This record gives sequence, C-alpha cells and structure tokens, in this order.
Amino acid sequence: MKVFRLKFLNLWFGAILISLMFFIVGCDILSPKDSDKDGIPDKYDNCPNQPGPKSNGGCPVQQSLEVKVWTDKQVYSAGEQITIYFSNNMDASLTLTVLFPNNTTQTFFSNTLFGPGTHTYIAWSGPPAGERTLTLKGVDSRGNTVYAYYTYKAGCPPTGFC
Ligand SMILES: [Ca+2]
Repeated sequence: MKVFRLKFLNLWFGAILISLMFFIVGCDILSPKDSDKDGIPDKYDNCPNQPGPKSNGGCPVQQSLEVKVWTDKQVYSAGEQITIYFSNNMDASLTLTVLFPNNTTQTFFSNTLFGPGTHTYIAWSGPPAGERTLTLKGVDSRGNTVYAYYTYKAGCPPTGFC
C-alpha cells in the first residue's frame, strides 16, 4: 500500500513538471520576449532595449533640430522696442546675432542652452536706420548645426519709411 502511494505521488509530480514545462514553452511562443515593450519581439528588434516603431526596425526615430527666428513687426521706428521670438524643437545651444546695414554685427547671446519651446529676446530700435538680418544658430547634443534667418527694418523715422 505504501509503495503504491509513493508511485502515485511520483506520477503526479511528473505530470505537474511536464505541465509546467509546456506552460513555460507555450508562454514564450504566445508572447515572445520584448524587453523594451515596443511590441517588437527582441529577436526581430534591432534595438531590443530602446522602444521604437516597427518602420524603424524597433529603434527610436532620431528627431532633427529645427530652429526659427522672427520679430513682432516688420518695421520699427527709432527708439521702439523690438520683441524677437525664437524657437527650437529640442534642447539646443543657441546663438543669436544681428547684422546691421553698415555690415557690423552684434551678438545678443552665444552658445546658450535652451529647452524646446518659443522664447523671446527684447532689443531696441536704434541707428543705423535700415534693414537688419537676424541669424539664429542652433547646435544639438550631437553637434549638428542648423541656421534660421529673419529680416526686418529698424531705426526708421516715425513715417515708417527707411
Ligand atoms: Ca526596440
């Protein structure tokens, strides 16, 4: 009787072990390992530890830096406040320079880190009267450099013509 009971237990233990093995193998077939949980199984994922779309082989899409610069008006009379707007779509080191009609330049700020968004810089409309060009230089964390330009007139007589 005792021997029979032991054999019976062994059978049960074996059955449980085999079921467990099938369960583990089954789980792997039904839901293969996806470490970064981007929906692409690790064995088909070029970047198994970084989430990314299937179209990019499961790797994150690298965004490229875009910068813009503009002012609140096109023409400023002498003494008027100029609001310069500038924007960047990701962390970037920015340099803002203005070129005057007499070919001199002034740098408002240089290699300054800005988070993504739209920012403002206040300047004043002074001599020499005429057209000036803003240059916004942006450098991203990988060292890629992009530029944006904007032209406006300042230092003009109150008539607005210069
Ligand atoms: Ca991935």
